[in-house]
Amino acid sequence: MASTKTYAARAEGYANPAARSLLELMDRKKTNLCVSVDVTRKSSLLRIIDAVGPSVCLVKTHIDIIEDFDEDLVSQLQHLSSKHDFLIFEDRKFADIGNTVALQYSRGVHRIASWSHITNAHPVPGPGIITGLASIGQPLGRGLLLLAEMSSAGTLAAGAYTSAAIDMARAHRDFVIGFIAMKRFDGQEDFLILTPGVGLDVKGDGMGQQYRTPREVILDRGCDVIIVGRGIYGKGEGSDDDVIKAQAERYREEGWKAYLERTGQ
Ligand code: 5IU
Repeated sequence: MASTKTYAARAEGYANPAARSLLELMDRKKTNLCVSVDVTRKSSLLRIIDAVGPSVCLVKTHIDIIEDFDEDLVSQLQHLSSKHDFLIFEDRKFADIGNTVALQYSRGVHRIASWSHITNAHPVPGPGIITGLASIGQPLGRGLLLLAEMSSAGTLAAGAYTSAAIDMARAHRDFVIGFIAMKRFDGQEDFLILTPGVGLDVKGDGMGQQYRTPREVILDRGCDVIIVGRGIYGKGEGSDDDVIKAQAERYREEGWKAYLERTGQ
């Protein structure tokens, strides 16, 4: 059972370098926290990432909302990734045919594949989306997550759609390392489950987001990584650094405690 095995023990079962690195660093750094930073300025993005860096295994970006994106942002992001020992997850949610997503992943101004260790895709186009992204990402050692479920109210990613997403992942285990999902699914294979919609203080955001606690997500539902955004960085371009640091540690501790309990440590 993947849910009761330690992250370190599971790392050995992955051939994909991004999955393996992520599980190893979660174990080394004692964190299953991914901070999602949805701000619109380069300086805010880098400031928040530097503040949460010591507490996280993964930083999730939406690079297309940055108004002053430039090449230097990528260099600084990579510098912070080495400085604090975390991986980068561009939450791009690709959703087109294979040929198009290969171009979106590798080209344009953002050149996502060149710096993002992990990205994600909607299974809606069918397996060609995996083939297209793998043609770019696999030679670079990148990993892909499929959106099997979403945290938002009324999501269509449920039932037969979710089952079909799992089947698509099973057929491409060398590149698909797991899912964005709300729970662990039964099955023989070990997949990583990364879960957004995590908050300790509020239940929603008035725009469909639904929050559960780190304990519900990691212990009760068997997920691996909690993805937390506004619960940590606050509103707009972000709270003060000391507040952000304290919130990141608060979520890291909650997530890690739930993992220790789940794995009987
Ligand atoms: N996100 C979700 N739900 C999903 C998926 C992605 O919230 O099902 I797929 C993203 C959106 C945002 C972050 O970037 O995760 C959550 O941010 P907050 O913790 O601020 O709600």
